[in-house]
Amino acid sequence: MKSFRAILAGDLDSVSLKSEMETYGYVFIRDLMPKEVLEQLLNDMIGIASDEGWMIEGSAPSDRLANSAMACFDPDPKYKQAANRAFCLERLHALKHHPVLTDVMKRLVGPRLLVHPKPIARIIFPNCEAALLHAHQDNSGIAGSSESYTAWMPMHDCLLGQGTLEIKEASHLSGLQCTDGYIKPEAAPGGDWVGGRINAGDVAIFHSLTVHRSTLSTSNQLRCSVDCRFQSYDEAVSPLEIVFPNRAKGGRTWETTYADWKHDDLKYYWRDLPLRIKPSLAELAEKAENADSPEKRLRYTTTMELIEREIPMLVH
Ligand SMILES: O=C(O)CCC(=O)C(=O)O
Repeated sequence: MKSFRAILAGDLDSVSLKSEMETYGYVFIRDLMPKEVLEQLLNDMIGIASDEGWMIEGSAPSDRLANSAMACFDPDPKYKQAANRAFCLERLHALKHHPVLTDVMKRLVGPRLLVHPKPIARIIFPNCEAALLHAHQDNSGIAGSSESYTAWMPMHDCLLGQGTLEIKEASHLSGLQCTDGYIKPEAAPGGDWVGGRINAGDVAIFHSLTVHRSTLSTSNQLRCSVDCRFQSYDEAVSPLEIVFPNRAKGGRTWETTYADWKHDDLKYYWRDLPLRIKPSLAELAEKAENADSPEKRLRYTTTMELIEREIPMLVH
């Protein structure tokens, strides 16, 4: 496997991240995030894994030794419960606003940065085929403008064989692939697959059209990582990146997410931004009227109500 083109955080001022991104579809920055910040979030995530019985009893939490009898992944309710708890972590949400990260993202998208409100904290069992995310493009899930970016970072050193991330170089140049699920690796456009060891502090940032995949961990440890998304708020964003219309998917709300937070400054921050959504309210209203089943019509209506509440500064 060809290695990531690594850029040292200390060299950022002598590199054009934008042109690297345009050419390769990703930038891989070594030693960007402060380790102590990651360590605190890692401890929170390990605490959840431990409560859920996901670690070998009596082992040191920092060893992250997985209790393989408990192995699970989405949509298993046991996984959802832990994922919902992780989603509420205040430190998870603070991480995506860390100035070191937002500074890099502004180099890519400009000063009008929208930090997507829903980061993902992943606690992944080793040897768990079900947890593998095969080749895909994030834009097929996050929609909105294709000019959005994902930042992926492990909370601890992640060696080869411990479940890392691989990226298909320059695959973003071929647009959104037509697929009803994962992209077949042999059909993925672009150049070589790149990968390698990703340490705590390193961040892989890739375009929403860049094909990427996770790799199976053959170790005995849980892998804890975070991915979060960014774009300019001059570009359209999918409202589903902000509201929670599908209560069946775990019943998340912003109120429950914030219930135990100690600070208020990072709550509802997008409400001050002049966002454009895609689909627009007019398109959603048309669907709320004409979708082919009562369930879908109700879902569009609920989504519209949530949008009107959660995104008051909409620019039409
Ligand atoms: O962390 C993983 O296992 C996969 C992450 C991924 O594919 C993504 O962030 O889009």
